[in-house]
Amino acid sequence: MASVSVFANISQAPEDPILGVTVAYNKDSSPHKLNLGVGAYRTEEGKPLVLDVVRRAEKLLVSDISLKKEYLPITGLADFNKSSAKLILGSDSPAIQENRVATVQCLSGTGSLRVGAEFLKKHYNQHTIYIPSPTWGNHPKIFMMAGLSVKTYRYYDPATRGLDFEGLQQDLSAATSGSIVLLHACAHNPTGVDPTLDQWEHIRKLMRSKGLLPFFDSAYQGFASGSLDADAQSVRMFVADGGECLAAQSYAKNMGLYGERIGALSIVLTSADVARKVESQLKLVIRPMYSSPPIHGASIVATILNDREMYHDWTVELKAMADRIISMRKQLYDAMCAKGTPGDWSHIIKQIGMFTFTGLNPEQVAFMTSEYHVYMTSDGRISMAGLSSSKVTHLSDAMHAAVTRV
Ligand code: PGU
Repeated sequence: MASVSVFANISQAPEDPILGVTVAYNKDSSPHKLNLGVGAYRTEEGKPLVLDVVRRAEKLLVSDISLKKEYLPITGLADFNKSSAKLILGSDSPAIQENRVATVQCLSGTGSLRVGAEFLKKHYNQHTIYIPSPTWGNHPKIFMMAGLSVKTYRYYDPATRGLDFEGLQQDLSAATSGSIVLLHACAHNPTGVDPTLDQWEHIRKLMRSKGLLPFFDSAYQGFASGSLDADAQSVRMFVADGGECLAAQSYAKNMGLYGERIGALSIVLTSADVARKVESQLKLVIRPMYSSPPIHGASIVATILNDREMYHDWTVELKAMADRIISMRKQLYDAMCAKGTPGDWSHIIKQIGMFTFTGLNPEQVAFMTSEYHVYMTSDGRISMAGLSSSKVTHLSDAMHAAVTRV
């Protein structure tokens, strides 16, 4: 047999800019190493967390012998879909009451975005999607792979470390009418900068006046403010005006179900008739991709969302995670102030959600990794959820050294 592979000329692909940080971290044998790359919650002890309410739901599922492992329908678990739409749109949403929402269970946030993008490519008359600059690194790839053409709109102003609201409005005003616009529902990744409610209202009016189609990415509901309702306000504003939109939800962060790959895509439409047809077409998108979604994560989420007491307990655990992140921001900010590190570090406490967009450049990040074993994405983003009180001094030492020496 010939020993030359038919793939001999294949090139080595680079590691993923976010998930590759964990690969590098795992290879580091230093006891001081700190992984602030991936947006995954860690406890004060630096350990991954399975929520107590998730453990309880799983125990119920395991002991219920009436449950089977049959295939789910193409659209997923019906109870899960219904509760997911309620969670993002609000339980009293007229769109839900009027059956104007098509919801399908998908493979976490990424899968929901991809299914939505494939659907738009097939059935929407505009194939350009505007994404914020910067945004989560996987966004452009997801939309390009689905065949959409990706453009950016200004979002973040490095000078103020805040929202470039002028630039955003100019770019959306100049967009071809009907274009799709990706919006982070809350806790913008990587900047931690969200529009105020007043600014959202301006964005909504501008987008509706131009017929731009909103596609919300909701990966952090509950993580920005600690309140599920407050973090869904942007989406609900757009639904309240009776117009259409898409929303991709992930339960990776807010229920800690990362590896269960559980999420949902909801498309809000103007009539029940269109919603039914859209759902029938979503099935045609899903069936050749992965046939039907997995059952376990959906069962956990549905169990929690449909039980009053468990739902309440979830909100308490979620708030505790959000509060720990907020406390980490305060501790890091205080440490930077105490050191007198040059620069204004108030953005650490002003930004919200899982990440702080530090403003550190790629050279400074590389220095922190090589000298201090602090791992983070090269754009200077740190996952506050990966920090704990005992590591604050180490991180602020590293940041101080990077700022003053690189
Ligand atoms: N949308 C945004 C804005 C995200 O930040 C993430 C995850 C997702 C969608 C997708 O999450 P699912 O796990 O598919 O539900 N971003 C994290 C996790 C690591 C990654 O890149 O997937 C991050 O660290 O940016």
